[in-house]
Amino acid sequence: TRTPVTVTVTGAAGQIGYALLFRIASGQLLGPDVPVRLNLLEITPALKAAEGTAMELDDCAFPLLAGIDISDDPARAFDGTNVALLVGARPRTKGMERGDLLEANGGIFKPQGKAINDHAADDVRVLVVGNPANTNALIARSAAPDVPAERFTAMTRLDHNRALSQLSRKTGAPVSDIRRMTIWGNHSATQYPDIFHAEIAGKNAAETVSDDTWLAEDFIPTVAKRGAAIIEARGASSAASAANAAVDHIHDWVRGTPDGDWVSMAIPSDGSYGVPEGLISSFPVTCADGAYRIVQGLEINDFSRTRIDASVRELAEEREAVRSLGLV
Ligand code: NAX
Repeated sequence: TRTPVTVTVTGAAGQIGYALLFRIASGQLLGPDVPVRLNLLEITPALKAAEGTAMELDDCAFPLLAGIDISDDPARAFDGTNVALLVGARPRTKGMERGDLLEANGGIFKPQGKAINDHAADDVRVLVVGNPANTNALIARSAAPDVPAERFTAMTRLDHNRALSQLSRKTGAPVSDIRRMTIWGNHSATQYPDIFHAEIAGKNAAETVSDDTWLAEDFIPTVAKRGAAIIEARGASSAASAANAAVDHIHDWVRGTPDGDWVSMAIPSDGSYGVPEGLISSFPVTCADGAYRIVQGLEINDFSRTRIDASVRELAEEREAVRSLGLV
């Protein structure tokens, strides 16, 4: 039998945590042949709720679940971790300025980055879900100088999946016929879902749709503001779909992307496509042998360039803001 893989989930007692843990323990994160050990990190007042979730995990009797540990100590929760899902974050509350938000999250992601640096396994892979995800990932990465920078990623897979679904709805083509969707930039309202390289049953998606008004006034804002629309409808933010996207992100990173397709991941830029080096920005990537690679050589038209630049500018501003707070 294989040695279990250790997966740490922060914010484990939250709503994404509740949707995520059962998917991981059932084998959907790493595959049906890989046993997992779950480490749940929560703040002290939420430990009891995390224990309740752990009781339910026990009650599923998942054959692949090798153990559960619950802690409010990052050093313990990240000890030997192979996959770290950083979900818990400080949400923006009424009247909170961006600087306050970044500072509050710095107080979470800096110590967690340090704990990953000091205690995680050598092969650790990190996905930041908690918002502002890209900049929280930047903060954690900066606190982990001994971990290769490319192991710190942030989640734009939910945006990617939302874009697939919207394009499917517009064209009537099943999602399974759509390939090569791309989200560029920040996981925020400035993100740019790009269909100019996407294909529907092998044909270029933008040409197939051929509707510039829909693209600019419907598709892009619908994808970018979907999170707000979910809150409006559900009275709570996306949870199961966010957990699903986190599973997709790690699954594909570890197990690889299908031939001829790619996915979107926010990763430290190597300067590709004019995105300043080091910013954690979303790119089209292929994954193989546990590593991702930015898809190169895509032609970026003026329409796309303007939108990518705007989102990247926002990321650069966030980096400046956390620099001035001494967080990176
Ligand atoms: P919840 O408020 O339900 O849960 C968050 C949990 O994190 C709470 O149980 C809290 O006690 C815990 N927590 C807070 N500080 C912590 C710390 N220092 N260490 C460990 N745990 C801590 O939020 P939920 O709906 O689960 O969302 C979690 C995060 O995901 C939020 O920041 C949210 O904005 C973000 N999202 C990101 C998405 C993305 O696509 N990147 C989409 C969904 C979601 O909005």
